[in-house]
Amino acid sequence: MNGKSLLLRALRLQPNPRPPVWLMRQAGRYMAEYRAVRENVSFLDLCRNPRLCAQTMADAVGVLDVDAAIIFSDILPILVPLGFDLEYTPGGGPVIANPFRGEDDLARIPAALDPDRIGFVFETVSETRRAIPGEKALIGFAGAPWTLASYAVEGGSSRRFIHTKTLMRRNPRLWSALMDRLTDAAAVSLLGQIEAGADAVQIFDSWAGALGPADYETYVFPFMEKLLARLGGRVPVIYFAAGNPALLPAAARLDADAFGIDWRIPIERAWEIIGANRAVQGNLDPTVLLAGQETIFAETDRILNAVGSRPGFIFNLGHGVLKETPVENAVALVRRVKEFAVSSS
Ligand code: 1CP
Repeated sequence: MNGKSLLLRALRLQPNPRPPVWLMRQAGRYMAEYRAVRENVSFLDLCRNPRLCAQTMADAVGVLDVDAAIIFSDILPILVPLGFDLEYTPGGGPVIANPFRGEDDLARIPAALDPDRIGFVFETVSETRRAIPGEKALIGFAGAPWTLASYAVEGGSSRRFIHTKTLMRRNPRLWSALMDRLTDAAAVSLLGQIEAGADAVQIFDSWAGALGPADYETYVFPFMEKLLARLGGRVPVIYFAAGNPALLPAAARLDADAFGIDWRIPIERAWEIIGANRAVQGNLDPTVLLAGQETIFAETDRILNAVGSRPGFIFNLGHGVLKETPVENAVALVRRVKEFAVSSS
């Protein structure tokens, strides 16, 4: 069975001969091919070059032989047509010169994003479809409203999210207005990617774990509900809220087809919380790939033995591949998962 079928069957909870496998951030600085591309082009220019994005991901898929490609792009370029001045510093970190801090900042954000402003993302989907083998699945993606808001309000990466949390508590009305616009933008992006040929989409809520469950319910959950309703079940949706397993009971009430799980909770325990009627993706700690092969295989086998034969399981890391990762370790991991056979008994 080919990789595309394995992934789509897992997302529909149909039995598979082995779990599908792909890695978050599977194309990136840990790969020589990617570093070579980046010698000649800035990161933002790369994101706006569909041909080069497609080639970048196709190269990574070729090296790893994973079952799925995610488009090469980023969650943040969508902030540019929303009126934010985004740059990536030479060190790689995103910086927004005009963060969202008050009432006045709302005026510059369109209430509805014109899809033509992010046409390069949709072209990346169609170019990537052409660049990868037909038997691989293609995944589109966007940042979740909360995670996008955290960059828009903090003005870059953050550890404590002070400005974002203060805004949401002090001015819930303005918070809702901002979140509505980010929700719309994410929906416009994902719907365009689906139209352009994405087999499934993933929503990255990378910093959801900065919130406790009550704040997640109040300030984030309603917008995730709206976003998923806009997508309307056209293709399977994977929701990845990282950082705090205590959010899982709330997140599991969302109408997503699959849930990404980080390494902070045993995957079988996460699946109990989420419920057997949804697919689950995860959850190897990315730092395991910095260890020796024996450790990599032991940790991989632990996950496979716990859930590898269950319909609806997708093998992945619990977060993105680290730039320090030896490529051969990522290759060995993928091969190990592919050797796992679900027994028919
Ligand atoms: O060359 C470089 O230095 C750029 C590094 C880089 C890369 C390779 C960034 C900057 N983004 C990406 C690609 C990327 N980002 C992909 C496609 C490639 C792939 O998956 O192989 C995807 C799906 C993302 C998604 C993304 N971007 C997320 C969600 C996933 C996650 O890791 O949590 C987030 C939070 C971002 C923001 C971002 N992009 C780049 C940086 C340095 C950051 C900030 C991260 C932070 O705040 O710590």
